[in-house]
Amino acid sequence: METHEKGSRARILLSSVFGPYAQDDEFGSRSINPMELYHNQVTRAQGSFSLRMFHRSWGIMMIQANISAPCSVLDFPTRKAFARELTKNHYDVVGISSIIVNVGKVREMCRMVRELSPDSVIVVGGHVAAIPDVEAMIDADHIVRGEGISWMRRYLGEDEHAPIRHPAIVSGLQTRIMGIRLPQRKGGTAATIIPSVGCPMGCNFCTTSAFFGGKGKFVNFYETGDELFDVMCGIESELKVHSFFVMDENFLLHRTRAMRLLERMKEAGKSWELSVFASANAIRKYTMLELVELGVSWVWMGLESPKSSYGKLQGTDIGQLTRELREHGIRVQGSTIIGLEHHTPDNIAQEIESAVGYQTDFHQFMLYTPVPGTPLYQEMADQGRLLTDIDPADIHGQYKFNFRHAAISREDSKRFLDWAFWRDFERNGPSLYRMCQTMLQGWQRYKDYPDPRVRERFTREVKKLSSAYNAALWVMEREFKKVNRSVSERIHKLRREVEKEFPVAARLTAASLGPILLWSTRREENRLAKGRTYEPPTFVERRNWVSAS
Ligand code: B12
Ligand code: SF4
Repeated sequence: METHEKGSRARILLSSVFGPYAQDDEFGSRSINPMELYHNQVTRAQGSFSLRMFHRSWGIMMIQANISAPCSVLDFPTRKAFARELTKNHYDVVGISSIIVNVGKVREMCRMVRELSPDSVIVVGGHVAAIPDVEAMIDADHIVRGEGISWMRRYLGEDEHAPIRHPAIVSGLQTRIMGIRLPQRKGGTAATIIPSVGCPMGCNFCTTSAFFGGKGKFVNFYETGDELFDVMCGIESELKVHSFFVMDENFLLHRTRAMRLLERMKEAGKSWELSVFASANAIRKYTMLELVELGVSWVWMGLESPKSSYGKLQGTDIGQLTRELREHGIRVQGSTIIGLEHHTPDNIAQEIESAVGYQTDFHQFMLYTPVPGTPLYQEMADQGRLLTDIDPADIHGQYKFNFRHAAISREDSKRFLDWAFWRDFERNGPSLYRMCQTMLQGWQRYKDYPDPRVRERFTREVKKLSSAYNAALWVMEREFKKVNRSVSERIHKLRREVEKEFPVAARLTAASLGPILLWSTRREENRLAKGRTYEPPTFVERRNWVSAS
């Protein structure tokens, strides 16, 4: 492979695509597609109760931390900030990270680099590279498919097999709910940790699995529980966190690594909390006690229809699994696909009702979407079913089908999707309420558990429930009367239970903080009705930096 002539002396800029994001524009921003995980695809129908936060672009942060060249990361720039950075500092290499929806922005950024920094080499990486003829759509010198750390190290003539250095990453930023921005104190937010990329299960629609090798393949940054433990200890002391957002598509699938991590956590008395992604078949490899002792407090799990044929769900009673996890204090984030091959206008409502009936804490709905690089895309292309005149900016699973479905029209796909989100909210209430329910169940079950690490974790969690969250329950109970009286009554019952468990603290906070939260919730509702959106701030971070002479 060609290497850069300056090797590790080359000056590198790594940038995410420019914002603002939550607005409709000619570069591919869409108001329906904000840079917010929950509000974009999970709690978007929950109004002022929607959980809102931003997440940094971890791919480029990982690359920056693992090369010795002078390197700047520019995250969430405006077009102006990107132009300023290009002209203020001379860069030998400009790396742009993007997913497919943002290809229009990559095109514009490449154009800007050619104009403002004509000597720079342009490298484009991330999922956008999976578009089959992307070379013809953008003016880049290198388009990198798959894992980028090893590519960049090779390109700079560095050792691609050197151990992976994990940067200390605060997982979420500017968290906001019920009209209040939560204070951002050190250690208050989980740290992101990325043990691997890809997933060997190879579900036909899965873009992350396909991008890192497909069925049977994935890339481990940390092979063993020991390595992972050491990395987590480092981040724990740097960020003062107990909580980790484990960004691995199927963390629990790698049981040996997870169980070794648990051994090390026990030896060192670590009372950590882990939020993980895992498929049902992987969760089933553990007893509930193993999960609880490992600190698993939140699981993101695919809940495709029982009539689908995905191996990860085989032999699992999803309703029972979800209930059991929640009874053990593990919050469940379900993910359901709308528009699978067997869905029809006659059965889709029933399929959505059963998904909603699992009563998860959070529920993501996504349209079945053939995305370039996946087996599903190839299959649809071979069958001539892809719709060819759709702007890539509109292919993100939250708008309309990008293929001809056997029974459901493109217009109806959006109606069913929107209805699923609404139905989940209407039947189950705000996710914040459901989380409170799970937290209380966990606390009641484990408050006297013999392992002090586990007790400590539940005590930490329940502190929020016995204070601010109880005030939030008071507000939700009042506000939800307008949406669904029976859910409001369930919220009331839960609040009473919390107050029985913590008579002084819970009542006092409901009485003092409740009215303020009610006011901020209503103010937020008004703002949202007037079209208020939120954007992440711009970050510039430099490493191994020397100013250009
Ligand atoms: C965090 C995240 C977000 C964050 C934002 C992150 C950001 N700052 O852009 C939020 C929550 C806001 C978000 C939003 C969306 N996301 Co998102 N997101 C993720 C998630 C969960 C993690 C990304 C990550 O950090 N991975 C770990 C890092 C290490 O991997 P990586 O980013 O792929 O980077 C590696 C390589 O790709 C490569 N690389 C990356 N950049 C570069 C740059 C260069 C120069 C080089 C050489 C290499 C390189 O090297 C890296 C190290 O190996 C992924 C799923 C996943 N497991 O990856 C989805 C994912 C990236 N998101 C996706 C989508 C579709 C969206 C949304 C459209 C929402 C939706 N409907 O699903 C919106 C788009 C918002 C917008 N307006 O742009 C898809 C992308 C699909 C595709 N093929 O394009 C993914 C893959 C999820 C999925 N399975 O569908 N997302
Ligand atoms: S189990 Fe989940 S992450 Fe793995 S391939 Fe299937 S959809 Fe993708």
